[in-house]
Amino acid sequence: MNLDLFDEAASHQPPRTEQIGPQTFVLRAFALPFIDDLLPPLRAVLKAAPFRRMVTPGGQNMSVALSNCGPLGWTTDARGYRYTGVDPQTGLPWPGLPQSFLRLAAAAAAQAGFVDFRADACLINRYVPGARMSLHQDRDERDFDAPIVSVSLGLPAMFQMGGLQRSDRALRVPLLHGDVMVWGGVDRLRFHGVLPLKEGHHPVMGPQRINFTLRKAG
Ligand code: MD3
Ligand code: FE
Repeated sequence: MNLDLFDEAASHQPPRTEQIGPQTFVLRAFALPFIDDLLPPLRAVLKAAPFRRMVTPGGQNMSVALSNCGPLGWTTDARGYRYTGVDPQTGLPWPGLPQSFLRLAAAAAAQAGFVDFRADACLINRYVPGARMSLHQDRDERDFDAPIVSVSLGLPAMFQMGGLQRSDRALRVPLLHGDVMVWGGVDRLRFHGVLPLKEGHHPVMGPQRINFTLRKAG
């Protein structure tokens, strides 16, 4: 038996890990082996804390609807962006962070070279056709040493990764069902965004894209 037959090149598989920055990795289809353990807990979280559209401090209605699970959840309103321990819509703690999310996040972070990643927040974004996220930095977390792990489900999206200045030219990266991105270190504060979602129907997720990001916020 020649084990080389199972190398990526020998089996004509495209590389499954793409490095798009010094410390930014796209792990293609990485979530698919976990998917049966992800979707039922995701549904349970969304039943307890349904998607809602929030308002930015500048008074804009976000086109992306969001929810959270875990000890901390990200919110925005007229007073600003912040992490809170309770869902402002119910006054109750955010639903617990599913173990399967934590296992996937730790495995993906390790694959990208970040050891011992422990998330305490999970922001869940829902994009319907036309929804977008303009270029921004993620800087509401307490320390920027931990990476962020993002999991894409459903319809494809065009992700934009820029530099440390808003005006830096952005790289476009398609993100598909099951793709996982991990970024941290020198890439942690890069500007990034998502172009308007195209119409479509995904066989598993229907007419939407859901992205969830695992973070160490506190
Ligand atoms: C940042 N979400 O929730 S996550 C967000 O697809 C957010 O819903 C987007 O931005 C979404 O704050 C993108 C993926 C991501 C991937 C790589 C990055 C964000 C990144 C690299 C550097 C900085
Ligand atoms: Fe972001």
